[in-house]
Amino acid sequence: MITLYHFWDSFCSFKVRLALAEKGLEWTGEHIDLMRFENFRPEYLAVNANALIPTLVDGLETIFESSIINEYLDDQYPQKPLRPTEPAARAKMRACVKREEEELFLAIRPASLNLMMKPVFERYSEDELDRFLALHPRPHLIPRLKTTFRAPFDGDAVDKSRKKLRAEFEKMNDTLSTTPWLAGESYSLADIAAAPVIDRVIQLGFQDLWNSLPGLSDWISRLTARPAYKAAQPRDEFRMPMAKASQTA
Ligand SMILES: N[C@@H](CCC(=O)N[C@@H](CS)C(=O)NCC(=O)O)C(=O)O
Repeated sequence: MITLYHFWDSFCSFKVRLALAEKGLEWTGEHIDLMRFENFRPEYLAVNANALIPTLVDGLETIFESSIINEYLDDQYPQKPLRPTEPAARAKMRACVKREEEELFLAIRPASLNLMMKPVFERYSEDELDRFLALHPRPHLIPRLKTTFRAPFDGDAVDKSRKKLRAEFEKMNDTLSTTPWLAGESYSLADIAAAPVIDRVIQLGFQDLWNSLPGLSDWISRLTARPAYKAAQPRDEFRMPMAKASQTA
């Protein structure tokens, strides 16, 4: 019995849902709405004291960290392997996943914060925001978080996000000009780790970032056409507001 604590519109949760869907595994979801800071609630802290999602509970095992969860799923449920078997290709896959965690996710974060998250937080009164944040397990972080959430829209940060994403996409395009998937000949956890960023870029309406990158564009068409991608994608009703606006634009 697999339970996933997740938020529909979170990258790391999408990564794990994608691995579960590719493997055809049944799971039950416990939805933790990050926009309402449900990750700070005591019930969730009892599951994951770090207050981060996703968390996977499989029988008696509780596993944190999306990339580690995905490797666990591939070890525990070997049907439809999601890692190359050849050691050099496997090392390449791990390097891709690491790069995605360290570069791609950080690159898109300021755009998400400014265009999607701040508009949600703006709707909360001071009292409401204070009440949400009061549950934070590391209270010394609350003042900095509040300043970040209440800061005005920062267009420069969004521009920097776009530039950094473009640089990462150019590197991915170089790889995808020589192999069909990021870690070589087969679809793997490397492609899964990058997929949520592609979804977010589309939701932000930034598809111009893959102009004149044919290898990347072709990979995106193949990636997003997979049934597992569609099954794991954030559900519309849980997408952050700008995402909804750009969908109807
Ligand atoms: N490296 C972790 C990152 C987990 C993480 O930062 N999750 C975000 C959502 S994608 C979260 O829970 N944010 C809530 C917060 O920072 O309060 C993983 O890949 O699982």
